[in-house]
Amino acid sequence: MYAWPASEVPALPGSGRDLRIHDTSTNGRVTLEPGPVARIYVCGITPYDATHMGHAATYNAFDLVQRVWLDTKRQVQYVQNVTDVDDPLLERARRDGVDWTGLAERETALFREDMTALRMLPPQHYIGAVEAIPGIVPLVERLRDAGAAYELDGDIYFSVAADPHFGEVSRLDAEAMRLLSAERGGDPDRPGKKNPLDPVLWLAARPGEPSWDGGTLGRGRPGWHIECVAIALDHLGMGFDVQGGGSDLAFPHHEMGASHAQALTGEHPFARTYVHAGMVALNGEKMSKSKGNLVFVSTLRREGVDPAAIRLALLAHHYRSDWEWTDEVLQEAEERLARWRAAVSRPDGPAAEGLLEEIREALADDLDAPAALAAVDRWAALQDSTGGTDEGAPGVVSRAVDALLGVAL
Ligand code: 5CA
Ligand code: ZN
Repeated sequence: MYAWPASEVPALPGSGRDLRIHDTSTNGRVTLEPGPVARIYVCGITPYDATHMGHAATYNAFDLVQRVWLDTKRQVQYVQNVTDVDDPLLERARRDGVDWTGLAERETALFREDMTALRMLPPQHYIGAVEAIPGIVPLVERLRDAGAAYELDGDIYFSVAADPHFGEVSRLDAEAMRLLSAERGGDPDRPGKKNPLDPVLWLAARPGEPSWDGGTLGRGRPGWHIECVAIALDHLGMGFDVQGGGSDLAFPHHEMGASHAQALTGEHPFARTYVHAGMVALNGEKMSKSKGNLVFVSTLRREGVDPAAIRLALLAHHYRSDWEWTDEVLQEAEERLARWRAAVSRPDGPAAEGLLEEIREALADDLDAPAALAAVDRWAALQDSTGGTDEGAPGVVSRAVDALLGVAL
């Protein structure tokens, strides 16, 4: 699948700091030390509805990770998937009486437009579940042949007992896992499973549902977790630097994915760090396609809202906190954007070197974007009150805000 065009990342003087970030699997902060090519996998959308603020906030967090790495003069190998076949997509297509492939294509196209408008850097590999199927089938066959998977009425399940490290990503107890499994696409109550938590790897063909040739597995379609594992192993390999997503993916998705990969390869870990963004709510409840309490990026764009203001609204919240989208959040972002644009529109201003270092330090400190915004606010306030004589300082500020925060002033 093709991704979306990259916005330019302006070059900055000096170099950024190594990123210290919260890792879910150790529940602590780690200093990431990627090689010259940093490797990141970020779980993509299930394209049955448009990009909402929750999605945008999560992708914003991982866009910052990349921008910090680029600022340390590393290259980034970024992989993202599109879950373009799965139960919720098929259910929505059935409900609306539309073709599921058309629905997925339409929503993926809109997602690309939203990501472009928000200046999110594109992945080098943007891979759909459907196009990954030829790579998924042999992985499921290998797991089955190694005794890490078993058949139940034609469906193939992964045995969580096959991975000695199972549970180490989310660190949840069995009861919490069971509840979340039922809530998030699992089937803990299906009779005949070895462990209620065992997730499906390959779903045998059902009438009225799409299916593909699965070799010795028979016709069917892939489970959700193996999709991301196949794509990540293909393009990044084991031990990549960061797997990212919203906090609702820690369990079961990232836990199961890690176990699939570890059982397949005998190596550990799948990802060196698991990073999760908080949930964005609307009217007191998590914004979600299934609940329908959504504010779409595309709706705001259509209403004429500047994408840079949407981006500033996201950046005003720490990526790990759960927060609520409100009209005031957007209004404050629009006001901030206007103040910043006025401040950089003059040829000279207060010195900017200190500000650049403050932004770098804030982002390196577990992506503290609100602290970075506060630093720019202080510079803009100084420019507004006393101004400054440093020629070119506004240019440095606008390049720093663009390169490190993805906001074009
Ligand atoms: N296709 C799978 C991942 S392989 C999936 O979870 N798709 S999704 O469309 O449901 O979500 C895409 C990303 O947005 C995920 O990382 C998810 O955790 C995140 N996300 C979904 N809802 C919210 C929300 N309300 N707030 C923050 N992030 C969210
Ligand atoms: Zn995923």
